[in-house]
Amino acid sequence: MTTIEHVHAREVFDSRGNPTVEVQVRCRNARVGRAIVPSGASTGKFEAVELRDRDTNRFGGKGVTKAVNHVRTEIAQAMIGQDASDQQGIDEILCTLDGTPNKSRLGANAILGTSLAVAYAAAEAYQQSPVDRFAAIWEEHRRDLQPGSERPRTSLLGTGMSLPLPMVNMISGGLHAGRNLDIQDFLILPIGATSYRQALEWIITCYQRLGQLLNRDGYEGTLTGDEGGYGPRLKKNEDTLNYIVAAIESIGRTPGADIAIGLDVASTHFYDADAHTYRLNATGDAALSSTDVIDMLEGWVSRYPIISIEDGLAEEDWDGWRQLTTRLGNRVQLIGDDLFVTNRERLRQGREKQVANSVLIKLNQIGTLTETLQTMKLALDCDYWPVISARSGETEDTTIADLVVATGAGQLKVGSVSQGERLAKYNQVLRLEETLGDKAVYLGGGIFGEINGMSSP
Ligand code: 2PG
Ligand code: MG
Repeated sequence: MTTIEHVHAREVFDSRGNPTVEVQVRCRNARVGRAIVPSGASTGKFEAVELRDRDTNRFGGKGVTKAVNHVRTEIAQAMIGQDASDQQGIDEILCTLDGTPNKSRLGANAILGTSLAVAYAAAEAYQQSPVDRFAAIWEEHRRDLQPGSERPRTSLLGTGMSLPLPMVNMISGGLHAGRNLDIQDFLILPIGATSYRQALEWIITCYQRLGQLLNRDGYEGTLTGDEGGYGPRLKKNEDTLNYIVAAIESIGRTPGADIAIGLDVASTHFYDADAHTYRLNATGDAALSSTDVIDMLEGWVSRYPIISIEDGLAEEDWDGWRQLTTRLGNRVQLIGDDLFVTNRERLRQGREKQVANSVLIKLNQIGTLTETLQTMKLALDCDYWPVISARSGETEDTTIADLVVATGAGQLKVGSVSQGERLAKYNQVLRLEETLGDKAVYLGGGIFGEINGMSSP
């Protein structure tokens, strides 16, 4: 019943208008399962390789016809006749067929598209919803998960379905908005909300008010970056934080208790690896050391209700990360994105070196569903918060919404609340909130129980 009969792929387009890979897989006597692969702009050096055509006559070299053809030929041949219900077996075949450590031969886009489309095809064959299918697949990974008592930070996570705390972009800078601000994402986390719907309502109200405040003061409260966050020409990073605090207050919420702030510093993109220094627009010509950047972040954490910092330091600055974790790790969620690239080996290293306390989970950084879930399992075993994340180039594909609920990972980062490819995910979680009822509780800000001083802005 779950034997794969047909595999097909096509080139479609993402939210930046760039080509990307869509794969569809069909089992015998069932409807097709389909998935579309997202794409990053601020990609980490250690990510699995997204195969692009490099034919500059087409989409500036960004076409994906090679990856699409790999799915239509080699991959299809290897998949037909396999059992779609054996996700781990399927993903192993894909990795072996590729044969490289970073999926550079067939392309992580070709491989991930297939891996996910197989999961959807199995769901169709079983007449299961995607969330139930992902929960069944996660079940195989979480079986021998460390008990909650062994992992005090994440004891609530990973053991059953739950609705996520959204982490939502308000203002964009860095590579996502023309670099007018150094920091890539200024986000909010509605930690005081008591339901997912309420969390989303607070976020949308805050986002709209923030736009009004920016417009009132002559800044661009309508221009947006790649993920729908505003891209105003503010002069300083702190100006952004002040506007966000003002927006939270002006919708009648308490900064820190109701709504906290998160940053994705994405600092790899202003790091000079040869000189081991950081160069920010905000500090002019000065070359900052890791300690200088940590001082700056610590200053912000003490002045603003910041609860989460992603990529505070660069992907190769392990010593700096160690220092950052020692200084802020018990006050703030420290997420490794470019640092870990959803890769188990990188996360293992991080754990050994005692850096970060959270890992961003992006399917296309590693390239199969199975490896993604293995990294999530390792994160929970190490007591690191997993944060499931979209990419800056997204589509209508809602995989991450179903996945975050199915795995009970606790947090979802999708970008802002103003573009269809983002709302597709937020709205899918709203549907799940309604249809799953008591089967999926909302943990909200409760997942940060271990962070000291969370509610003291
Ligand atoms: C990130 C993501 C999403 P990109 O850095 O976390 O915000 O961006 O997809 O460009 O890597
Ligand atoms: Mg990031």
